[in-house]
Amino acid sequence: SLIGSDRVRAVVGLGATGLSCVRFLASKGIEFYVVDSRENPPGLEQAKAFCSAERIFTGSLDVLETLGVTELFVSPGIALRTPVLARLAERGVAMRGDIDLFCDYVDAPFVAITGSNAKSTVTTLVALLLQASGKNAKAGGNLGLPALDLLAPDTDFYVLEVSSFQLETTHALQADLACLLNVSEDHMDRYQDLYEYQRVKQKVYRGCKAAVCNKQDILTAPLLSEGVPVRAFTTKSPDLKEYGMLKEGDGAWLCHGVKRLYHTSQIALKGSHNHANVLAALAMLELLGVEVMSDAVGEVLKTFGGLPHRCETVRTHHGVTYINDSKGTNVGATLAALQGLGSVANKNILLIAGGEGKGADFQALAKPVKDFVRLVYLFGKDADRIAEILPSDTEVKRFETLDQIVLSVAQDSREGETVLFSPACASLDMYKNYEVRGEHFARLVAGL
Ligand code: UMA
Ligand code: ADP
Repeated sequence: SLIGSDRVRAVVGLGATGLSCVRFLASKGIEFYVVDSRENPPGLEQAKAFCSAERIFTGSLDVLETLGVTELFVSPGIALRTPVLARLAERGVAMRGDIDLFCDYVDAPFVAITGSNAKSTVTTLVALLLQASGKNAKAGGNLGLPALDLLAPDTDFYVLEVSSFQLETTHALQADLACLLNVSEDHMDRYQDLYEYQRVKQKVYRGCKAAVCNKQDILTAPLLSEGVPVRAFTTKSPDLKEYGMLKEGDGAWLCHGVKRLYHTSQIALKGSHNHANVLAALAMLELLGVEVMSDAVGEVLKTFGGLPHRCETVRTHHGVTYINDSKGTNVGATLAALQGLGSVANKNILLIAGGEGKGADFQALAKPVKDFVRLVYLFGKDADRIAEILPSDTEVKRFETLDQIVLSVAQDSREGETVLFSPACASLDMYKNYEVRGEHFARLVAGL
């Protein structure tokens, strides 16, 4: 076995990740403890089918200090700074994660995609493009289905979305293809500063065999040994090997060097940020040895309009377009939405924002709000922190609930305008998750 028998292992956390580790280790006949700080973690009952109840401890992580553990599989939701984990790490206990375990056992090429934003969109798109091109491709990881649950015979490619939390506990990723899409502030409640966060994101490139990076975001630039192929993407005109865009008419051509691939009018995903996402996906196809220009690829680009809650048009009502971008949970995402959808010619956006800011600096929103936004509606825990950075001449309305906001928006908006619900914050102060928040918005808009 790849994992020596002298080790004493524990799975830390019993959410989706923890359960996947439990199932996987049990299937390999490897023994382990399970520990969760919660009294009644979500995966508790299911775990009991794979592990005897005496080996499961809930209510605190402190028991880990008494079990003689040498190796932990830590769930992404638990910070490695948690005191008991920090003490164990200090004593040499290995802090691993589900992706590390996946890497030990995977026997087909896999792609690892990370970034502050667009991970889910690009991961889904790459998998769809591979599938349309006749490959057996499976997508998962932070996207939802834990990586270990994907492992199956006859798979051509695994396409993994990996979060910074997962990368923290991944030591030798060695992806066949690694991509860092962008780096902007997020999760500042778990990292000291942007540089610590960037260093973690850069781990995606560790030992990779090929890489894709964002030419317009220097923080994504990989340091790799000579001979590792790298492709960069940009929404500007590309250099020879790069993926980029050349303006033509109302739209632009997505190009590989001078070669024209697809015109934006043939692409369902809208907004320049989404065109960057398509370019990244095409660059990945090339490096995986799959034809970039084909009917199959063209068909996917023509039909894949994006995932729910990501700049999703939910209704046009009295000539006003309502967009649900509830997955805009950080400043970078809201920035992209404003830049991607705004028009400099007329300030036609009504922006709804606010929620749990995770310690972010909202300053970067000041300029796009000034350029594109006529009215700002704020709610949630960090509404005041957003209000502070807005230009003084911005018209701002404060409300307690989204219900009140949507009613007000319906009265204030004019024909031809866009109502953009892109909170720039997590939802956890008021909702279970971003999906529930987005569904609430869509329901309110449908009720107008
Ligand atoms: N928790 C405890 N005590 C514990 C263990 C967990 O309180 O002992 C809490 C955590 O603080 C957290 C919650 O339980 O609030 C869930 O944590 P978890 O690590 O058990 O989460 P999983 O259910 O395993 O889901 C994780 C990812 N969640 C996180 O990283 C927080 C899921 O991404 C991912 O889909 C899943 O693994 C499968 O890989 C979600 C996410 O929000 C969508 N990710 C963040 C993001 O995208 O920004 C990184
Ligand atoms: P992630 O999985 O990284 O959270 P998603 O695809 O779910 O990424 O999108 C998250 C948010 O980022 C959405 O609000 C989406 O509109 C926005 N977004 C999409 N593409 C980009 C991009 N290229 N740059 C910045 N934000 C983006």
